[in-house]
Amino acid sequence: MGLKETSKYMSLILRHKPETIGITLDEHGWADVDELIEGISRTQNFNMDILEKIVRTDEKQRYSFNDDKTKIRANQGHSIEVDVELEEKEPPEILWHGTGEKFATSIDNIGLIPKSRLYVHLSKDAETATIVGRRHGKPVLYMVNTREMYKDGFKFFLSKNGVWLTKEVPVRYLEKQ
Ligand code: HQG
Repeated sequence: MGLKETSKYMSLILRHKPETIGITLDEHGWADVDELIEGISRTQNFNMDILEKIVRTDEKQRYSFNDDKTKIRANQGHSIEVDVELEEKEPPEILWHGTGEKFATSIDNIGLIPKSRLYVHLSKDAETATIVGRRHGKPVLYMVNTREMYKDGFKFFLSKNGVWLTKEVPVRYLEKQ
């Protein structure tokens, strides 16, 4: 398996299903590095060097080590209830959400909801949002009026790897492009 495939497998383990390799995450989303290495290396060539390389080179900077590199976690994107100590922050005036055409009718009716993840993911520019949207088919873009949301008391978080997160986006703050 290449580094990219291994990184995807790590996403599955560290965001959604640690039980796949028989490990657990703590309440802050940390996995034990030795356990992760042991679990993954049961099915593929994997060691600390490869893990460090993935953390360093992952194109979306999805993972962080703790200070002494005994623990590792995903920076965002979880479906399991963990608290990765996200930074609460005032968002820029607008943010973007990219999705697939097939979801647009439902989004226009009830707004953006996190579905299987803990948060709705927002992008800082239209280009990034288009790439995210393409993962779901023909991309559709929404501009999100984050300034109004923030004024109205909605909370925003910025993950370590630069993804903006919020719990939901009601229809009135969305503008389909
Ligand atoms: C859609 C990737 C119907 C939503 C990206 C999205 C991101 C609705 C899909 C991260 C809806 C969920 C997350 C509603 C929202 N009705 N559909 N009311 N509200 N949706 O994959 O945002 O490569 O869970 O629009 O870069 O696509 O994994 O979320 O299309 O940061 O690291 O439900 O995943 O990063 O899909 O992507 P996802 P997402 P990674």
